[in-house]
Formats: sequence, C-alpha cells, structure tokens
Amino acid sequence: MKALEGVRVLDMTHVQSGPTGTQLLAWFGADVIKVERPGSGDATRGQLRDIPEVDSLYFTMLNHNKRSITLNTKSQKGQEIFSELIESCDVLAENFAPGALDRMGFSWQRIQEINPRIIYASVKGFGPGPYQDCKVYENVAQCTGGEASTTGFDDGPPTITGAQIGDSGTGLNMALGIVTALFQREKTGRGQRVECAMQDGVLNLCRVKLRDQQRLSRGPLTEYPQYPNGEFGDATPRAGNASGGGQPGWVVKCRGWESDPNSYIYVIAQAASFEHLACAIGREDWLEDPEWNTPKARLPKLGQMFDEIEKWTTTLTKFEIMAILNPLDVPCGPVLSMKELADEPSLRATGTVVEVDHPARGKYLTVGNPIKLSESATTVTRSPLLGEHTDEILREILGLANDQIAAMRSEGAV
Ligand code: CAO
Repeated sequence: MKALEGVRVLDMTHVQSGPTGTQLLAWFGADVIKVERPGSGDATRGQLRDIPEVDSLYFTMLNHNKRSITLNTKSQKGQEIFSELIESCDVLAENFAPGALDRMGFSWQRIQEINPRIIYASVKGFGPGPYQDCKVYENVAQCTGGEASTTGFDDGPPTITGAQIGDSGTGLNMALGIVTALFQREKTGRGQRVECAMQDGVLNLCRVKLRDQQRLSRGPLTEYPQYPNGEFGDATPRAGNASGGGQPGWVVKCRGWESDPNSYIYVIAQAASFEHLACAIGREDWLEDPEWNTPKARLPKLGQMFDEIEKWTTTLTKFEIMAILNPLDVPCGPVLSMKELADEPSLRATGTVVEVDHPARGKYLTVGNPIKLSESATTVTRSPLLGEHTDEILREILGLANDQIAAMRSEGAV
C-alpha cells in the first residue's frame, strides 16, 4: 500500500513549481489528475524540446505518475465537468497567474460550496502586498526572496543559483501544506486553503542570511571573506563560497582543475579536526604556532589558510582527497558534475536517479523521489501524454458514456 492511496488530486498546475509538488503526492500514491487545455496542454510540453514533436524532458521530469485529462475550463460544458471533478476530489492544486481561477468562475468560496472537504492549494509569486498581482518565474523569485543579493562574490553581480529553490522549493512547501491539511481534515472533516508564495519559500531557505543581517548591526561578520580587510555595508553581503555556518569552509582546486571545470572540492576546516587536516596537508608546524593553532588566530587569515590547503589539494584528485580526509573526520565534498551524478551507481540503487521508458522518447533519466518512506516505496512511472486518460477519467469518475464524451470532444470541451 502507498501512503496517499485513496487521495485524489485535481492538478491544475503547470510549468515547474506546482507540478513538482503534485508529483511528490503522486509518488506517495495519490491519484493525480492533471487538467490541461485541449490542443496545447502544459506549456512545458513544448519548451526546450530535444526531440521534435515529443514531450520535452522539462515536462516529463516534472509530471511522473500522473494521469492527464484535457478540459477547456472556460467553456460551459468544461466548467460543468470541472465542478463535478471538484466534487469528487480531495485536493485542487494550481499555480496560475493571480486571479486566473477566479476569472474562470471558481473562487475559493465557490469551490468550498461545491466541496466543503476539498483542500485548495495555490502557488503564487508573492503573498498579499505590493506585488501580489505579478506573474513570477524562478529567477524572479530568487531575486525577490533574498537569494540573489546574498549569492556570488563580493566584487561581482548578484547571482542566480542553479537549484530551483523558487519553483521546486515552493512545490515542496505546497505538498507539505496539502498533506498537513489532509491530516487536519481527518479530525475536522473540513477542507482548507493552502497558499504558498515563492518569495516566502526562497526567503525561508535564505533564513541564515536574515540572521546575518541582524548580526551585522552588532559588528562585522567574521566568517565572511570581507573580514578583516574588506568593507561591510548595511546589508548582508555576498559571501562567495564561505560556509553559512560557524565553520570556515571554501572551495579549493584539485588536480586537473586547469582542464576540468569541476575538479574542485569543498573543505571545512573545523576546530575539532584541524589537527588532522594540518597534518594531512603537511603543515604540522601550524599546531605549535600561536599564529595558527587556535580558531581565533586563524580567523583573520582564512584566505591564506585555504591557499595553503589548496597547495595540497591541487596535487590530488577530488576523489583521492575525499578518501584521505573522510577517515580523518575532516568534512569535505567533491564538486560533482551532472554527468558524474547521472552515472553514480549508489544514486541508481536508491532510486534517486531513475531510468524511465517513454513511448515517444524512449529511455531517459530522471530524479526520483528524494523522500524515502519505509512503508510506501516509490515506483517512478512515465508522465502522461496530453489527454491520454481523458476518456478513462470521464467514464470512471463521472460515469459518462462514450457518446457523451464524443459530443464533448466535438464541441471542443475536452
Ligand atoms: N482551459 C482553459 N483555459 C485555461 C486552462 C484550461 N484547461 N488552463 C489554463 N487556462 C488559462 C488560464 O485561465 C489563463 O487565462 P486568463 O489569462 O484569461 O486568466 C491562461 O490560461 C494563462 O494562464 P497563466 O496566466 O497562469 O499562464 P502564463 O503562461 O501567462 O503565466 C506563470 C505563467 C507561471 C508566469 C503564471 O502562471 C504565474 O505567475 N504563476 C504563479 C507563480 C508560479 O507558479 N510560477 C512558477 C512558474 S515556473 O518558473
């Protein structure tokens, strides 16, 4: 049995943020019915296509384990069907531009009237405030949520991270909100509204930077590379590759860095294992030297310390360094490329990287469920073709006959 077996989700999500959330629910066993516009469907089906006329990897990698129904929710018949689906589902999820569902005639009030038990979850760019009506994509959320102003190097521009913290991060929040609301419904019998703003989601993930903003008013941020020689302004600065915690860390070059852009390793020089680290890099002298043998003495010259560490790391590969430092309890991690991650056998074994077969594109790799439940194993199945399950869903859930479905199709409602 799967954890969310019996939960039916009416999935009006599109692009990335919403679909990642409902995909998680599908992986936990919910029946996720993706509602798409007839003819075109989710715009990502056609975006960044690598094979002509075939659903893109963008779409397939965000919509596993779902069923697809096409429905024109702006047509009268389509709206009737949509109302009936709301009646028969536990969850309605959407991430349209602000107000889109209201414009279709489905306000929260109306949705509740149709089904008081339903949980209605939305992702928007912003919560209530000056930007509440704006459309938002990933990088906009990163800029407005505090990620960009705090990422990059002090002498460079604000920088976007490749991790989709605005989209997939907020999708996670939405999934948690839905499951929590389902849990509360067990006791109250009532549904509720779940609202997740991408700005809030990014800021939540940048929590330590708001911590540093407040520390800044009490003095310089001593673990930042700006200390002690650079200048601090009135806002949390960009910290380069410095560690966000209390332990000094940096990315250092490894053997082959001149030709391999990912021949780097992150090394954390924490006090508990500093002795081992100093010995490993051949600087036993630091242990007797008051200029180096305490965290306080090292703090003003972390840059110099990592330069010394790098002299050693450039003589070895990132994997050799990992093999030496790990047994010494020196925290470190090789910078792994997407190619290396795709080929990593342990990630295949745990289902974190999965090969999926698709009727039109053949085999492709995807990221499986990152959350592992011992009583609810995830099997990743391919994303649906546009409208693949329209007839099945209309017959099975709404009890429509074939001729009724055919009539709806000829009038463009499905
Ligand atoms: N039948 C009929 N109409 C449909 C439909 C269906 N099945 N599905 C969608 N539509 C309509 C919507 O009702 C909307 O119509 P109106 O403009 O008349 O209200 C229209 O299609 C377009 O929807 P949209 O405005 O949401 O889409 P967009 O491409 O213009 O904007 C996005 C995309 C993502 C910027 C916007 O949806 C948004 O800001 N979403 C919230 C934030 C978010 O999730 N962003 C993450 C995006 S991933 O980076």
